Amino acid sequence: MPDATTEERALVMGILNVTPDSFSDGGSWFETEQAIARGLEMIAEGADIVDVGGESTRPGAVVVPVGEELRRVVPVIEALSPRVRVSIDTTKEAVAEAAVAAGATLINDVSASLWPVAARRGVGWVAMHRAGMPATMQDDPHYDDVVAEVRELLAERAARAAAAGVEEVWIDPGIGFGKTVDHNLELLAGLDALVATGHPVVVGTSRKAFLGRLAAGPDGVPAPVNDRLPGSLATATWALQQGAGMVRVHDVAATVQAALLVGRPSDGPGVTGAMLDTEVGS
Ligand code: HH2
Repeated sequence: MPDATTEERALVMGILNVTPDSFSDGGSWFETEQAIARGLEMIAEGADIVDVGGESTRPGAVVVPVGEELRRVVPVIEALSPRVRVSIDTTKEAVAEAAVAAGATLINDVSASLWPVAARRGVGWVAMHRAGMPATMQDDPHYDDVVAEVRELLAERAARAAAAGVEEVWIDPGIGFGKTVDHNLELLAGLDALVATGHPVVVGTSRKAFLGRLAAGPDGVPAPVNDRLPGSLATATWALQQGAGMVRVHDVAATVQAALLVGRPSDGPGVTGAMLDTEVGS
């Protein structure tokens, strides 16, 4: 009887921001040792990939010089990559190169422009859609048809990457990157259009601002970042149900548990004796 292994579920990418200013975990894992410890914890929680980033992409975030970004991410990648697959969350070619040399095998690229590095180094690539640059991207985003426009750009970049020889290309709608709350909801509702491109889809909703705004209290104040797990899990589960192959999350253990259940057949392979136990809470 197979047990609950990653073969039976979509992938969970754990977020590890080695930054002082990321919107959710900024400052928590800024020291190398803390970051490595958090990475090991995520591995224990079931993360399939640990996504290491050294520069926040939140609106208004400070641009980090290459040398400082390398100082933040390289030792963490070196420590974690023998134990788990590591992706590098960067938009800088030099950082992507150094991260791959340090052991990363996936370039998570919110600028959707670094496929030449992935081609050259023989690693995977995530192409994320964003409209505008972080400083201004939330000012007044506009699309005629957000799903069609995002799909078109991602399909075009993915085709270029494939033509350049990148064998593993993921596409990501870039929830919150130059999108209103409604745009984010439309993209989630229309995720099947991205899945239909045939490229594996990754989705990142974890703790994002739109979840806080949708869960605002009666006073209109958005739910704080650390109170967004229900919305994060609901949207991750939705994305997986629509066919996403991976979700990018802060709360790894909870998401792994959700991912194990999405699409699990009631009598198919992977149903263990414990799952058939009818005793409540056993
Ligand atoms: N979101 C963030 C950063 N990188 N990469 C992908 N592929 N998809 C995403 O949705 C995505 C991403 C923003 O979240 P976070 O890393 O938690 O915050 P910050 O950018 O402030 O470090």
